[in-house]
Amino acid sequence: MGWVAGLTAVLGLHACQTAGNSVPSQAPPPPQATTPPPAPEPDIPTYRYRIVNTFPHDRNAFTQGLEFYNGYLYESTGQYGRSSLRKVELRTGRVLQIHRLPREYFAEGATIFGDRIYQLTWQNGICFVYTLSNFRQVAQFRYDGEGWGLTNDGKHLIMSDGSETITFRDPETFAEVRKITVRALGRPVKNLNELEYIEGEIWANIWHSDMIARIDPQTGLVKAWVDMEGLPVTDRGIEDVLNGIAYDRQNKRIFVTGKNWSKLFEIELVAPDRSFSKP
Ligand SMILES: [Ca+2]
Repeated sequence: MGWVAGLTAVLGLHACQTAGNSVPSQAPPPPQATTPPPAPEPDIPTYRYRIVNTFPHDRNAFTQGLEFYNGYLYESTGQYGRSSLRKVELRTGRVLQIHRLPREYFAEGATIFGDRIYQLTWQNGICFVYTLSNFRQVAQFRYDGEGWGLTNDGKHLIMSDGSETITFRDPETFAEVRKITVRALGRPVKNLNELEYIEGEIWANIWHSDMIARIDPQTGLVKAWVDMEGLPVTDRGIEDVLNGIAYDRQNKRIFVTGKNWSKLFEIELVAPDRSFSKP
């Protein structure tokens, strides 16, 4: 109770001072009256996870894009000469359908919008568009800068480029609609990688990190972290980082994997224990 009483006293004193300092109406207001301090951002909770299921994953898949649609995984794999777009059976990890890109392209994020699949490239500045049913290319768009992650909210494509910026794009023209800057406690969050739109949030892998950021699509603020450290993946090379989040909207299942990982995990979140948090 002591600090509450003290806080009340401080607030009361401040109110008295404001009243005591009242000035004639002709005078300009004191500068601090027009520039209230910004509201402090609340602490950002960190969630952990529980493994619900473990599935096989192709160790030759350098995962750059992952989505779940209508019972199947769709995966985009990177590296020059090894880039591909795949339809994958969840239970077995078997590749049911594959489109291999010419060796000059390094594929990145991918997302399904309507009956199309959009697939980014890293530094080629091209987004390929395919039919969902048979991976036949039907269009391509050019963009400036790098392509990293891709998802969509049912209205716009949502793209990362390795920086702290996320760009919303018109799926018809690929034109920029708006951008957000991703921040946590006032600092930019860079290296935003693979993306997934989950229940009104943008989830983003952070390159070379086991942390997933849960981002407010309007403000760019990180609302929560998911700490994925400790997933049982052996023989991970230095570039075999966590990358790839997919969401089964119908059954509310979350899947994660990484580059060249032998496993793909279905996970559930474990809420942080707030009982020891500061008042
Ligand atoms: Ca994804």
